[in-house]
Amino acid sequence: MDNSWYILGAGALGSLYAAFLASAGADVTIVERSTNRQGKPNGGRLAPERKFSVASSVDAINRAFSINTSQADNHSEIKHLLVATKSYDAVAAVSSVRHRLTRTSDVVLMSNGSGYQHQIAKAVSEPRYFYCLSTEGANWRSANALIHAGSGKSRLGGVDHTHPAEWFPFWERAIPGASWEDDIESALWMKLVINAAINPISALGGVQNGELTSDPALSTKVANLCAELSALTGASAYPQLAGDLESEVRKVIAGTASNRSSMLQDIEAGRPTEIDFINGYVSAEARRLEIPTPLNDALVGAIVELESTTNGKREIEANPK
Ligand code: KPL
Repeated sequence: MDNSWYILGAGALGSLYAAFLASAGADVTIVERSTNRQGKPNGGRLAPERKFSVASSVDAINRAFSINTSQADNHSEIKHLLVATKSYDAVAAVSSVRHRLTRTSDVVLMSNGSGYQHQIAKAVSEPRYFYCLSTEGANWRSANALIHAGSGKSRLGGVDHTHPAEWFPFWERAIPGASWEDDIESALWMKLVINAAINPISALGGVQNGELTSDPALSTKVANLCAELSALTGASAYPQLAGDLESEVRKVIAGTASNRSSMLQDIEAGRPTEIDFINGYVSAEARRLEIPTPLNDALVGAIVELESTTNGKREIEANPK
């Protein structure tokens, strides 16, 4: 079986998965794009390899890596692609390798949030699509030193097909905590609302996830937001998830207590956040289902406002769903 994996979006999480897959014997390549998300040249020459070290409690990846790179506009076929870009960049990223994808290619989407998946499938319809919902924690200590901050789970599933992919047994060996979900769409909704409850409140407060429980005022905010998200979930295609929503959110807060959420990290780094694909998507669903979500909607506005003070300008469009 072909065991090559291409990675689009080699940030902290993409590089962690590159390390897992390479350690287990896959032929891993990081895809480099010649233009950035505004279509401007990235500049510089492509290095033939990306070198980085990983500090992890998982022995297999606690070492140095040298991963091959490939320009997106190269022509060799891509059989397996893992997309770990920011959600607002995912459509452009997959489109940049469209000419390398065929009907026998498998694409695993791992970016946060919802809405972008359907945009990709519309823009690039050839491959089969899968989701990987990851709760792994990773961040860069320096440009080439990756810290595997928290061992999490990787829940995988197929879009419109329930059987495990042929490559899944390899992932199961390569990635601790990888599991197959027959109903990945409901798991994706749960992950969406968990991110909607945690990310903007932690980013606005500038706090680690754990403070969303230990600080009484923040904890009340989380509870009120969970009540809204739970009412929306009750009216969604996944009403069975509504009852457990707050306890699931609290479990994730406890399990990631010392994490800084990805939204907080984006704000701190002056990057655009994924608010449009998380709480923005929730607001769009709430409008469609006619469920009021004033707290969620206010958080979207507050994060957009905060981005404009940290970013200078907002470069992404409102959720186009
Ligand atoms: O996925 C996350 C994120 O930060 O985006 C959580 C689960 C909230 C962990 O920080």
